[in-house]
Amino acid sequence: MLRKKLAVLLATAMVAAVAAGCGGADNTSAPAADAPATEDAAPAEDAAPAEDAAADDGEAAAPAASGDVITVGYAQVGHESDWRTANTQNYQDVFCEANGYELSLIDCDNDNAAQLEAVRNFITQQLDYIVIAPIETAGWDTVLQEAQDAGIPVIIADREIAADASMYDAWVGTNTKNEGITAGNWLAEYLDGKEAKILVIEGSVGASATLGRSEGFNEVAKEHSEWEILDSQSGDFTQDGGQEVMESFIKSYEGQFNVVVCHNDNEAYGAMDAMDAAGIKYGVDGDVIIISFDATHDGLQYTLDGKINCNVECNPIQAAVVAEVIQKMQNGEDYEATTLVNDEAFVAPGIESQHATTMTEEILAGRAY
Ligand code: GYE
Repeated sequence: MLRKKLAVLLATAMVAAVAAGCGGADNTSAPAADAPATEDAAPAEDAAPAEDAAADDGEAAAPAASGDVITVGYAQVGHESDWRTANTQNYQDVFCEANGYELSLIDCDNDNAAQLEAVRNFITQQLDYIVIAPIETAGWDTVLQEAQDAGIPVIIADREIAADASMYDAWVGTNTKNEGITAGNWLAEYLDGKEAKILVIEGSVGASATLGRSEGFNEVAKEHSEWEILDSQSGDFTQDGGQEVMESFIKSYEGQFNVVVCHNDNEAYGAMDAMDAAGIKYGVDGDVIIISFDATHDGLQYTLDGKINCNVECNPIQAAVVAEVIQKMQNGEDYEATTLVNDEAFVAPGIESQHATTMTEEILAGRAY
């Protein structure tokens, strides 16, 4: 099979306008326009999003050239967040019958063993392609070898794994380390030398999204002697988790912190509930700065309302890119080994930033998920 090392950089906002088959009004959408690519790009974890990333409209790829149905297994992380729900919906929209696919989507409920079992079942069923959104980075070598032995191409999506790139065929996702750096750079700009006492509500332990956001943010934090990270605990990417961690942070650090970094929007909702209950004022008019990640619709509503100061986007609309890779594999064409879906960041009205876009009603109205 031909293989080309390319990194395709996709503009985020456009990707949101996905219009795929399955029950949708428009099943005849043209294949996505070719996005400019960078030859010999670095692996995903090192790749920085381009300043002027190219557009991809996120429309579904054309049905299989042969007319045969392509069977795809998607071992999905779970249903822990709004981001995840949007990602699942996006796969169901794109990998539908009208587009020439039969999708087996397994919700692995954040359980590693269940996810390995799901992939093994896909292998036993001899599906044409396997897509994995890995819960954790570790533990993939054996099952990837089994897929390789069975001759089934594997695409790693959304998060990253620790295995050697030769163990899978392609990767599609976002640069979460870069998201962490953006959050840090924005905070530095906003505080302009003022002291920061920071609490971090991390995502799920062992997930590359957690590791990447922490690594990126910590890299910036290290450059600021006036910042101190007081504590960092996992909220498991859920609202309940975010609330629980924030409640315990409030017990331990009440009156001592002025920044809360939440690794996703759902955790931020939980953290805000906990602070509301404790009478702590946050957001642009409050005493505590809130940084969140994902920039889902509701997260951006809170950003527009000035409750979340800065929300760093992570785009869940990735299925059309995966479909494009599969179509190229199917046709024996060169395909992108690494595809980076680009992100931007948003800040509350009244904040001007060189790292983020100031929120407006129009931006919110254009956010479907
Ligand atoms: O940020 C979080 C989700 O892997 C990037 O997983 C994804 C993360 C996302 O549960 O909301």
